[in-house]
Amino acid sequence: MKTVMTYGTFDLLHYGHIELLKKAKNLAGGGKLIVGLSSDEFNSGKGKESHLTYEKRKELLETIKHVDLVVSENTWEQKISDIKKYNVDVFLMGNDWEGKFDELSEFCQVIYLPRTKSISSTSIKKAISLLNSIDLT
Ligand code: C2G
Repeated sequence: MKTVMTYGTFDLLHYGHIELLKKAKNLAGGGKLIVGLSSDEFNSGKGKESHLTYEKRKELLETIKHVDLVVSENTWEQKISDIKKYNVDVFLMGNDWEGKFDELSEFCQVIYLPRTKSISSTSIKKAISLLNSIDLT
């Protein structure tokens, strides 16, 4: 039984996110999956503007059976204190972050999983704005 922790914006939750969360939960082997969900303020610091508010993204993420706890991600630096606070055994991200968090291997196992191809919140957002720009009446 392991505690696994991952972080992200999880905007417009899609099957790519859910695939990652399912694999993360499997890695916990019956243990817990904790998600550090980027706050709207932290996201603007990342140069990201999410379509859904933090509250809405949190509400949707909490409906996913793989997710046991959602906590707010407010800074880049909070990961080490989160790992200690929640006794995290495995820190996990998609491989678009490959190598970016290797320093955390001092505190727990660090795993990067292959991203799910051909789906992203960005592409969904583009599709939404495209549809909104077309007069469908
Ligand atoms: N992801 C994936 N497949 C996709 C899209 C996303 O596996 N098609 C994974 C990403 O690799 C990431 C997680 O889903 O591990 C969440 O992705 P984002 O919401 O885009 O996360 P990001 O905004 O990059 O935030 O401190 C780390 C940051 O909070 C990461």
